[in-house]
Amino acid sequence: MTIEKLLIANRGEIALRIHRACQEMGIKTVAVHSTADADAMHVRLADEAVCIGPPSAKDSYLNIPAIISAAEVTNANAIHPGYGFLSENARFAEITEAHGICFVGPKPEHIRTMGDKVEAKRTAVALGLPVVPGSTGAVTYSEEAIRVAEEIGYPVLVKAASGGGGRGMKVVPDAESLESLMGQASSEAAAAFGDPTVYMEKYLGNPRHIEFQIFGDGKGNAIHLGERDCSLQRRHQKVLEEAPSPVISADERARMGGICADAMAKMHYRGAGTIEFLWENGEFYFIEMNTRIQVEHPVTEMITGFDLVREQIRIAGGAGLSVRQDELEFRGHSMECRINAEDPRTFMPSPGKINLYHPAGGMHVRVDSGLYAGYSIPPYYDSMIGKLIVYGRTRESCMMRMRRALEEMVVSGVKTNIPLHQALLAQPDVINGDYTIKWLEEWLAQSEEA
Ligand code: MV4
Repeated sequence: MTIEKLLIANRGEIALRIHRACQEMGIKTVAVHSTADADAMHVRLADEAVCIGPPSAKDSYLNIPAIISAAEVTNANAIHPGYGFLSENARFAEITEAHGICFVGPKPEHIRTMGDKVEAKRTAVALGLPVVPGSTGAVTYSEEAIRVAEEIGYPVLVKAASGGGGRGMKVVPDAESLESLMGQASSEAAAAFGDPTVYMEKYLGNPRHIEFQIFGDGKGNAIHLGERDCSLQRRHQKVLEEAPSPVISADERARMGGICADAMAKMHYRGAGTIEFLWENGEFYFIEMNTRIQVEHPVTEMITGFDLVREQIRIAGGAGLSVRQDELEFRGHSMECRINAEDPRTFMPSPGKINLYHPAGGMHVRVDSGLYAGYSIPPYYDSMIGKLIVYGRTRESCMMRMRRALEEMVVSGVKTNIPLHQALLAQPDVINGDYTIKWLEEWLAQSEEA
């Protein structure tokens, strides 16, 4: 199918990112927006714009009938969901396709499978991915649960099948607390996701979060684009990401990337995907798969020169992969700082009017943001207002460039986390790449004491 006009079912910097890819491909764009986003940059730049509802996301960016109607009245023949919102909603993908509109994303069945963490893990095992030792499927407190916990060894982690983002997880230190903590995890999962199903894993005490970017053509071919290290997180929100990971060698990248690509080829996966691993003592353990483009995709683009959003759209239109694995090279280093409108110490959101905006620039500096002077950041959505991405031939030159770019960037009128990023890039552990998923919160706790 030739995509002629694409509806962007998202907002903010990713809506702009998708618009830019379309423009470069000769594809017309339709922006959909809430009443709160009428003045957003991507709305101004899109060829057409449709207001789909009030500020509340559930009435606008999550409103499936409003979005499908907007596609129909504008004759858009494709929808790109971006990240968040409806991007991993299998039903939305099905409805889109049932209306003869091309969904820029994976097959609905694969979105559904990976959305259920128990199913995802079962699938990962079948596809030959290394997983965290644990229960084979869902478990309730029983003789079996006690036996599995004993086998994998305490501490064990109880996770919600419908979870993600860390909600509904409980660390179980010993057999005595297994029954009560499994019960609590299950109740929390039922309350948060409407699904009490839980499963069990060996608890990894101090791992890194390393994820592989993959692409499939839906017909049995797949490639990998290397890994990103996203260990620097606070409350399951990534803060700074980099590619490649400071701890992964070229051989290890080729080996593990190959395992990921083979797995995706085997399942006939279509489009962009991210396979998330925990990495500890030199070993990878699959935890989840994301079936969308991710916020941090630009660091992969910087070290490969490969346009991931363009490839998503090409594949959705029925084209094959545009490169072979042996044509891809990983060169240099890239980092991304997520710029949030928030207090750099308390992390309280800081919406409001931007009176001055000067994005960083210069060689190997990329700013993905819909900000402009005079824009008002609405209070209804998340606080990420842009991303600063830089490239360097080495990790050291990349960090020097990021410090320089952070210094240049001016966003005034609201508080931002730019000072937090500056402090981070002065920390010896960050400079040495010596950090795990616990590092950032421990450092913040220490800084608070001082
Ligand atoms: C884990 C883990 C330790 N052991 N699984 C958190 C959210 C979800 N995506 C998976 N998560 C974790 N799973 C086992 N077996 C620790 C975490 C975790 C984490 C993972 C990635 C990045 C940041 C994190 C912060 C806290 C806990």
